[in-house]
Amino acid sequence: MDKTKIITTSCSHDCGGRCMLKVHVHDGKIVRMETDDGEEPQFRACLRGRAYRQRVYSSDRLRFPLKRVGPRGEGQFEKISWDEALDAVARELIRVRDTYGNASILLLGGSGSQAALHSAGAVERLLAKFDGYTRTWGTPSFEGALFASMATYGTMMTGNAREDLLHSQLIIMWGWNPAVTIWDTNTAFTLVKAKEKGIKIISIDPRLTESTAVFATEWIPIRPGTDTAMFVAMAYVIIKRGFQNQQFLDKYTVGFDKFRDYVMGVEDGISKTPEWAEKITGVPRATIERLAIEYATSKPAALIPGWGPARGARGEQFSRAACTVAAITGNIGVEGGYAGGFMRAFHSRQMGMPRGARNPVEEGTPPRPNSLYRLRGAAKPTSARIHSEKIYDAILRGKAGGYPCDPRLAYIVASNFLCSHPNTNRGIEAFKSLEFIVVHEQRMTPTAKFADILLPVNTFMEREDVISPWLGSPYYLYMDKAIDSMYESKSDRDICDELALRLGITDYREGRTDGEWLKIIAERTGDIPDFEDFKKRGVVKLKVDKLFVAFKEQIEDPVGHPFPTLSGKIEIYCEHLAEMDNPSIPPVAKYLQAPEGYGDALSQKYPLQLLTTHHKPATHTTMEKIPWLDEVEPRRVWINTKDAETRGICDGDGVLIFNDRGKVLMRADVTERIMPGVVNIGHGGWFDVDELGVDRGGCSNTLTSSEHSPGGAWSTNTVLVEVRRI
Ligand SMILES: Nc1nc2c(c(=O)[nH]1)N[C@H]1C(S)=C(S)[C@@H](COP(=O)(O)OP(=O)(O)OC[C@H]3O[C@@H](n4cnc5c(=O)[nH]c(N)nc54)[C@H](O)[C@@H]3O)O[C@H]1N2
Ligand SMILES: Nc1nc2c(c(=O)[nH]1)N[C@H]1C(S)=C(S)[C@@H](COP(=O)(O)OP(=O)(O)OC[C@H]3O[C@@H](n4cnc5c(=O)[nH]c(N)nc54)[C@H](O)[C@@H]3O)O[C@H]1N2
Ligand SMILES: [Mo]
Repeated sequence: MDKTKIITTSCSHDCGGRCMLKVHVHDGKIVRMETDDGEEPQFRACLRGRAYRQRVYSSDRLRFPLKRVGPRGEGQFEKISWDEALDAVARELIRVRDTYGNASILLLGGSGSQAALHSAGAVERLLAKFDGYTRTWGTPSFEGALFASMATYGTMMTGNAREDLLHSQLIIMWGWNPAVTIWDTNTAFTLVKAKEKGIKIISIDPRLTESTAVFATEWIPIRPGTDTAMFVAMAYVIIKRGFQNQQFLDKYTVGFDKFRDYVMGVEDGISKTPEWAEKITGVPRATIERLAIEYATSKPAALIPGWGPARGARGEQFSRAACTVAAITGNIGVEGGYAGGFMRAFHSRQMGMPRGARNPVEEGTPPRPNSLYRLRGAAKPTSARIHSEKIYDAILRGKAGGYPCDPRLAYIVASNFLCSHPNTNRGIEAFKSLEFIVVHEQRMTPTAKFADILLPVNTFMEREDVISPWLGSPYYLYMDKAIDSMYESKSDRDICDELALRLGITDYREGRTDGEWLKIIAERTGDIPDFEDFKKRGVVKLKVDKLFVAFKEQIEDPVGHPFPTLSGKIEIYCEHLAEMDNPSIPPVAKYLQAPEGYGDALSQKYPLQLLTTHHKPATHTTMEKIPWLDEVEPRRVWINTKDAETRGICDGDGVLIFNDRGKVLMRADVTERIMPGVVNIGHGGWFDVDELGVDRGGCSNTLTSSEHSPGGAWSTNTVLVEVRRI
């Protein structure tokens, strides 16, 4: 018998953290999982990483290449050889390219693996070398926050190092739940330290989250999608009392006067008072007033706007408004403050393959309407891409519907697309209409069942890689291989390499082995001089003399370091947005009533606002059906006691959640942890439709809408539903 080996690696799924896993391997099997117990700071794994053994050995792992034999989507397959499978995929790629052109090849690459070498990028590189493909724009995670970040600051590097929170007088978690969503491994740990230090922490969220329960002294519930009204009313209070940091505004920003005109009612005759905001948000006027004063007078204060509220039908306004109040109070570029925006902090670099071949389908195309194309220099946002929420519509309507192509073939990799994208029932219709679907997967997901050819992929435990933190914390992890590839599974790169040869592409790996690429990727960071030592230790923890504070240079030396915006200043009023002349993305942040948002006429029929938040034991749909994790928090719909009472619903009852797009059957979690009028389904359930068309898998996207905001923000938190006891 072998001795037990301990291998160091990290989860590579898109989970908000990058944590060290110490994998105990005995006789070629994973027997136990530990985590970082080395020098501080430690990067400790959460419940999902520690339960990972059950995912590697789950019974729905794909074992062999499969070919569809029944109707598409029913999951009837026969086992075929790798040669047969790859020949079939190559044949279809060539047929579709030759018949319709490269733009008809749709790449649906997901976030399943985020490591440097092994990711959806493997297929992206292949299809680029195959003369191109159509891809998506509109990142589900943060498109609203990114848009606001670029419009206001011209960059996504707008976060401060986590430990800098310890310099704040006040921390406001605004739609931010890092106890669950991690947001770089040691965020919760830092918030514990902040609490111990006596720093006041307030949470604004329709739900009483784990973060609220553990860190906050106050919970302010607010109606989903109405936060911008509260920001605007806070600005009203601050301006009325003369608490704005006028020196900061004069020196570093443009357009405060235009925002003030909107706030004070000069522009439209409506003063945006706390009374005005109370009616919209449900937050008492006195609370708005008190918070405004507290935020303006606690110096410095960190207001952290999560991405959840920006994942709404006018989500850009939430993030823009958060940046605006940070500017009004002068909390930008100072220790203990926080600029909002995209919130990446810069200590480690993002590890990845060097830029691959260009995509010929996109070359020479005009910029996308409503994009901040003047800001992004060479990488102009191209109109050749389809918004990720609109893929189903694009498949069904193609060029006739105003899309850039007529998709015929979908290449799906590292995404459980049907479960993670809005309006799953329409997705099923769309996927049924395609000529060919190939899927690279690890497990038999609902999306995998729609494949014509389904290719089994190994997990990160079965290959080597490197990975860097989600938002730039100061370290890197080496991902060693713990076990051999299970069954006949291969890495996405190995699959692409073999496919490339069948497509006449001979330089897929560009003359280097995966091991050589890893060394290049690590060395390109500039932080890892000794690759062999990195490999041996499994981690590089960077020594940081000064914590990163976004825009410190711009504030200390505005002449030498202008902001990377068109004006060189923080754009409270953004000229680029003004040029778009689109009232749904105005040049200053405004509260806009959203279609299907609070107050929409549809609430007569569907009176409850649905949230689809990131779920504690889940990483999207990736950690589904793992017994240890299912036990932690079974997937249930949260409903307030009052709403349950009026509907005769008791805790644990089976209920139907429905709207015009679909029906979901789940058990009710009747709780005071969610405000009246709002229900929540944790995102990630596997769609499982019965003969009556009811989804019994708890997939939130059975109910969500694909009407993204004009700036690209996803709309999955702007949904109206009704709930009924069954
Ligand atoms: N456990 C777990 N962690 C994850 C992930 C996961 O799937 N599971 N996914 C990772 C990924 S890829 C991402 S992008 C991030 C996502 O990170 P976030 O987008 O920040 O996470 P969410 O849970 O969607 O939203 C955060 C909070 O916003 C609140 N919220 C929603 N709408 C509103 C609103 O209109 N107003 C206010 N004030 N609050 C609102 C929700 O109740 C929730 O508590 O999480 C990462 N971390
Ligand atoms: N309603 C609603 N929908 C949402 C969200 C929400 O808040 N609400 N959040 C959105 C967000 S922020 C995100 S990032 C997306 C995520 O959406 P997706 O990127 O589609 O994420 P998953 O659903 O987890 O699917 C990832 C799949 O990749 C597979 N996988 C893992 N590793 C590998 C690998 O190495 N190779 C291959 N080929 N496959 C692999 C996993 O088995 C899994 O099935 O979901 C979005 N969808
Ligand atoms: Mo995400």
